[in-house]
Amino acid sequence: MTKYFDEAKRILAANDRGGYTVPTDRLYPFQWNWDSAFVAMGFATYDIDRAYRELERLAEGQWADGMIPHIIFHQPSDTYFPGPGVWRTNHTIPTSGITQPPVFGMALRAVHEAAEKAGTDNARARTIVLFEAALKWHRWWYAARDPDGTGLVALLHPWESGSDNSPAWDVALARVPTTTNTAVVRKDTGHVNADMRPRDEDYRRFIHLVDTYAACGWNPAKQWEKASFKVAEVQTSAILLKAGEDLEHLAGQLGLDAAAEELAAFNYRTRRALLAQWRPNLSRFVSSDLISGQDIEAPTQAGFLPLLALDLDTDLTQALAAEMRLWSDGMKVAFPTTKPFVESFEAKRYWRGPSWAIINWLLIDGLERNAQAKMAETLRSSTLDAIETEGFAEYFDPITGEGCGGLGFSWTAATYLWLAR
Ligand code: 9WN
Repeated sequence: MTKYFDEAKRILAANDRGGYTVPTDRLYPFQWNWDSAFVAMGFATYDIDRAYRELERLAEGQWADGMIPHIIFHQPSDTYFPGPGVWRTNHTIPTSGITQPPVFGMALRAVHEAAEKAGTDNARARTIVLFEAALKWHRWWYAARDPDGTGLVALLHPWESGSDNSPAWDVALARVPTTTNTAVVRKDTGHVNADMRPRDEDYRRFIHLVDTYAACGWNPAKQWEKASFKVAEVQTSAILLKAGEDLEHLAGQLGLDAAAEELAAFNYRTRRALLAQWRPNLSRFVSSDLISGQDIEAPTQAGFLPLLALDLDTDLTQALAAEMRLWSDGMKVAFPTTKPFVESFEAKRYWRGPSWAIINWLLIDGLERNAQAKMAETLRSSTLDAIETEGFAEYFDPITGEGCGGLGFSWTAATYLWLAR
């Protein structure tokens, strides 16, 4: 055990670029939003100052309108595409122009609680500054990504989901043109096998969307109007709700009553909206394609993520857990991000099947919340075994267990530190 803890800490130290952690060297040479939130929770298990620092450096990239971008380009690097020149966001600290799942609020509560427990100096003051940043970001989500007040937040780019090439986007993304005036010069396939990555055609559509939003001057209302990809998404909404609950709890602890009330209203709206996305015939929750008005029925891990943020009734939980068991049966490493052996399933291609430690972490929390302790424990030990056998890989082939993608990966190290603690 100690050996793996040491190795996880060594990886986080090696990926430190000055108070923030890159996901892995070369393939991802900047600060990524949800990666850093998981990393902060990993740090909270042994270095509270560094945990706060990770979130503080992320908040440095926050926009005036409240968005915390998905990439903060603190220092230049030419090993990643698309860099700041493609995003054209004109910020003092260069950033991308889209966001990523708001794990930040969950991380802030974890870091704050670790600091309280350790009696850390200055914890309250550091937490309050980050709390204000998180609250502004949650307000941004509801204003910019749910302007109609439905309670579910929408993604305008697959990268905002963190599950970039998930089969969940296949139908919606097919409507996005492949044309772009930007030279698409991929760097990722120079670092890892192209068969493990999104396809060229996906990249052309990803960049088409970047071009469209850059032409809107990154104004959220204009982007909403021009978007050819608009998905009200259950994984992101569940993370927003869980983070919202954690922030509401923190606000209570910190005596910030008005903020607690504001967050409670956001959370209430999202809780109701998420529950309405349950589909008994599929035993999963579904996202909605806001352009076609259709449910997105592609079988992906996102359909189970609402477990994280909802207290479900027993019948529903049992149906959902049974479906999860069906997907995990016979897998060496659960939990597959696409239902095994459906047509879109690919065991090694990124978000089209592989198992990811951070997704497992969220599912484990959700299973525990919903009284599925045994299943949570099975998933926890399967995740730790995979890491101990294959190393701190970006993700794992669920069938063979092979570690894939980038190696020495920060969020896999953070997951180990958190789940094995
Ligand atoms: C685009 C850093 C990020 C993760 C995402 C993962 C991948 C980027 C890419 O890497 O996305 O944001 O270039 O492929 O899909 O979840 O945050 O680890």
